[in-house]
Amino acid sequence: MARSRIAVRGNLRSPSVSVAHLVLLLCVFRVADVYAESGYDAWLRYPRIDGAVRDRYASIPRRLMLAGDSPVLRTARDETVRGLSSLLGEPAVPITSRGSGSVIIMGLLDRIRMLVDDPGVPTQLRADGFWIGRVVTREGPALIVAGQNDRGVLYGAFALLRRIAAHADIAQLNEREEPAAPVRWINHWDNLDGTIERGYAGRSIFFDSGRVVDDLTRVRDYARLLASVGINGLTINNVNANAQVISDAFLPQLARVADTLRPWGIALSVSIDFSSPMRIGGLDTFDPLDARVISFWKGRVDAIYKAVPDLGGFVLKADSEGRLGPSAYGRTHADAANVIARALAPHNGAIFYRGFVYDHLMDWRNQKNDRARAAYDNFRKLDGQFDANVILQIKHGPIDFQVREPASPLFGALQKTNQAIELQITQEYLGQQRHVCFIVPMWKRVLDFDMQAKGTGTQVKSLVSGRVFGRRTGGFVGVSNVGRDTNWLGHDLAMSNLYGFGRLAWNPDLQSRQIADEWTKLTFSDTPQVVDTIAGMLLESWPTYENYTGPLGAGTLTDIIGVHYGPGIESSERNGWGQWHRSNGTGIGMDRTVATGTGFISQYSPAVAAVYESLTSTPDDLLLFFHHVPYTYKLRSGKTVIQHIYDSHYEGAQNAAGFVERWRRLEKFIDPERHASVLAKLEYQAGHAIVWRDAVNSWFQWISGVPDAMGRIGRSPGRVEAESMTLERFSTGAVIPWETASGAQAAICSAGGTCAARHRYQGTAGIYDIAVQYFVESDGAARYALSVGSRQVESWVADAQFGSNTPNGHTSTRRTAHRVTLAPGDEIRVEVSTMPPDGGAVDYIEIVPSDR
Ligand code: GCW
Repeated sequence: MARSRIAVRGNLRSPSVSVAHLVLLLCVFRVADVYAESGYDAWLRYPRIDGAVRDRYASIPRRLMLAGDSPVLRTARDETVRGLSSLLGEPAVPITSRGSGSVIIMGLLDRIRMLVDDPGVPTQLRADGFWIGRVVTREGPALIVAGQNDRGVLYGAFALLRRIAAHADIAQLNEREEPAAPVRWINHWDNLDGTIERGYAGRSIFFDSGRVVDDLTRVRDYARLLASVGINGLTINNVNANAQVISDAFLPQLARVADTLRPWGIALSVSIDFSSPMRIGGLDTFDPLDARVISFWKGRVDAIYKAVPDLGGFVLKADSEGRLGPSAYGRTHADAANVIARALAPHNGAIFYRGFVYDHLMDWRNQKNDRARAAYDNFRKLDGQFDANVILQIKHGPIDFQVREPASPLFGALQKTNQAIELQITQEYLGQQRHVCFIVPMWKRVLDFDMQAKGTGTQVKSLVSGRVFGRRTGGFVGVSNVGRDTNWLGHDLAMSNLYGFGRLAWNPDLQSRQIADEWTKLTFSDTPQVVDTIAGMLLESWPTYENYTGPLGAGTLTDIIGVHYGPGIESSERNGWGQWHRSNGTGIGMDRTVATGTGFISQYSPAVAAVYESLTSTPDDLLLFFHHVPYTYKLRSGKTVIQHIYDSHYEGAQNAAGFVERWRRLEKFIDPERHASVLAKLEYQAGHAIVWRDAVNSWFQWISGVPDAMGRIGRSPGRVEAESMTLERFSTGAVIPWETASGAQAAICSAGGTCAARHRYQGTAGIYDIAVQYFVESDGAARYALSVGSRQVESWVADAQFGSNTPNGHTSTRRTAHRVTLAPGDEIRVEVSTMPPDGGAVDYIEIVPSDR
C-alpha cells in the first residue's frame, strides 16, 4: 500500500481526529496533494515527491556512508536517511563500507580529500562551511557532502535536503557555502518557572516549576529546526536572569539540555545575573574588581564547564531596566564584562554583553533627553577596553524593536569591540503572533544599511560579522521565545521569521523574496498559486502592520507601559521610558538633530548624519524618528503628515482585510488544519487592524484638530454604538484610553449574568455582514450571541488571553456574522452571559452589505 500522506504523530494528534476521519481526509485530499499537518515539523516536513518532479532525483544515491564518526556526523547521516526516505518514498540506507555502486559520502573535508581525488573538491572551507557536489570514483559515482567541521557536514546535509524538498534542480550539484559570521545564536527569555517574557506561544519548552523539564523531546526537535538553518548557539533562559541557573543544583540539569543540543551542533549558553556573587555566592559584594568576586566567577565558570564542557558562554544584561550592574560600584561595563570573560577564556567561552543599557527614569520634560542616545553614549567610550571573548550584543535599532527604526549608530562606532546584532523574532511590538508580520524585510533594511564607518561598503551585516575592522568573531542573535504550542510560535506564518533569521544569519545577502519563497515551498507547497499568495502576503505584511500602527518612524504607538500589543498612543508620553513621539497640538516627532534637537544624529558617521540632519534628505519612512514637524508638513508624496497618517491607516486595515480573502482562495491547496488555523488568525487580525486604525486616527484628529480630507474618521458606515442601543442590564462606561473604543464608551456587563443590547434595523432589505466589536477580558470566559429577531445568527465564547482584563485596545475584538438577511424593522440583539469577575463589554455593531 502506498505510504499514508497523513502524518500522525503520536501525542501530537488531536484526540478528536478519529481513524475514520483520517481515512476520510486521506480520500478527500489525496487528489489535491494535501497533507494533514499540525505545524510541528515547520519547514522540515519532507513530503513525498511524486510524478515528473521525482525523476529529477532519480540519480540521488540511496546508500549513504559516513567518513568518520561523531554524534554530529551521525545526526547528519540519520537526518539524510530520514529526509531522503520520506521525500523519495523509498528507503535510503546507511552503509559502513563503500562497495561498488553510487553512494552519498559525508564527512570532514580533510577525510573526504583522502578518499576522493577530484579537482572539484575544494581544498579548504571556513568554519562551519560545506561543499556538496558530485564526483566519480573508481567504485562508481558519489555525491559528496563535505564539511570543514562536523557542523559543516550537518549543514551540508540539511542544504541538500532543502534543495530536494523545494524541488530544485540538482543535476549540476557543486555548491560551496560558508556562513557570513561565526555567531549565529538564538536567545530565549524563558523563566525557570516555565513562563516566558514576551513569549506568545505557550509555556517554556525548557523549564517548569524552577527546573529543567523531564521530557526534552521538544528541545531535541527544536534543535533540529535550528540546526537546519545553521544556528550554532542557544541561550535558554531570560536575560532578566535568575541567579540559580548557575548554582550547583542546576548544573546537572543544564548538562541534560546540553546533551540534547550537542548532536545538532548547538552550544548551550545561559543568561547570568551580575549580582550572583551575592545572591548565590555568599559574598557581600559583586564589585567586579574585588578579588573575591573575581574568584567567585572563576570558580563558578570552572564548575559549569565540568558539567558542560562545550558551553558556548553567557549572556549578561546589566545596569538595564532595574538589573544590577557595575554602576553599583562605579565600575565600567568593560570591568563587568572582563571579569567574566577572563573566567570563560580558558574554556573558549564568550560573554555576550548586552548593549541595551538606558535610563528608564529619564526626565521627559527635558527636550534634550533621548533614550536613543543611550547605547552609544554608554559603550562608544569603552571601545578597546573589552577582552577578545566579549561580544557586545546590540539591538538592531536605537530604541527597542519598534515597527521602524534606523540602524543603531553603535554598529558603526566600535572598531575594536566584537559585535552581534540582536534581532527579535518573537513579535513583541509587531502583533505578538496574532498578526502576521514577516520581519525579514525589516531586518534587511538594517543589515544592508551602510553606516559609512570607514568610507562606503560598511553595511551593518559586514560590521557585525567582524569583516570591516578585521575582528575574529561576531554575528547574529535572534530572540525567538518559541513555546509549547504545537506549531512553536502560535501562528504558522510566524515560523517564516525563525526560518528567515537563521537564513540571514547564515547569509545576510539573501533577498527577502528568496527567503519567503523558499520557506513557503518547504512549509506549504511549491504550487505557484500558493507560493505567490503566501510569499506575497508575507512581503506586504510588515508595511501593512506599519500602516495601521505607527507611521513614519514615530514608534509603534502601542501601550508601551503595558503589554506592548494594542494601541495606546499617549502611553509613551510623560514618563521616563523614553519612547516619546512628542505629539502635541501642532506637530509630531522627536527632534534628534544636532542643530536644534537631542544631538542623537551626531552619533552616526558624518555622511550618514548629513542625510538625517536635513529634513529634506531624511527618508519619509523615518521622518518622525529624527524630526519634529508640523502636521501640515508635506512629505515627498505631496501629502501632509497628518493626511498620510489617516490614509495609511485606512490602507493598512484594508490590506489586512485583503489577506483574509487571499488566504481563503488557498483552501484547496492547504491541509485543512493549517488553513483553518491561519484563517482564524487573519480574520482576527483584520478586526484588530480596524481597532488600530480607528484609535490612531481618532487620537490624531483630536490632537491636531485637522480633519481627515475624506471625512472618514468617526463616521464608519453602518456602525451603531452600543451605548446608543437599547440596553438591558448593561451599563455605559468610559473606556481607557478613550481612543480605543468607538465613541470612547462601551456597554459594560459589569454585574455579571446576562446583558443584552438591542437595535431596530431601519435600513433597506438585503444581505449583510454584521460585525460585533466587543472586548475580551482575560480573567474568564464570556458567551456572546448575536440574533436577528428570533434567529440566532452567531454565538461564540470569548476566552482569549490578551494580557489585560479591561476594555481597551488590547482586548477589543471583532466577530462577524456573514450573509445575514435583514429587513426593515428587524431587531438585532447582542447578548453576553458572564461570570464575575469576568465582565463582557460591547463597543458597537456594524452592518454592511455582505461582500461574500
Ligand atoms: O523590549 C524590552 C522588553 C523586555 C526585555 C527587554 C530586554 C527581557 O519589553 O521584556 O526584557 O527589552 O531586551 O532586555
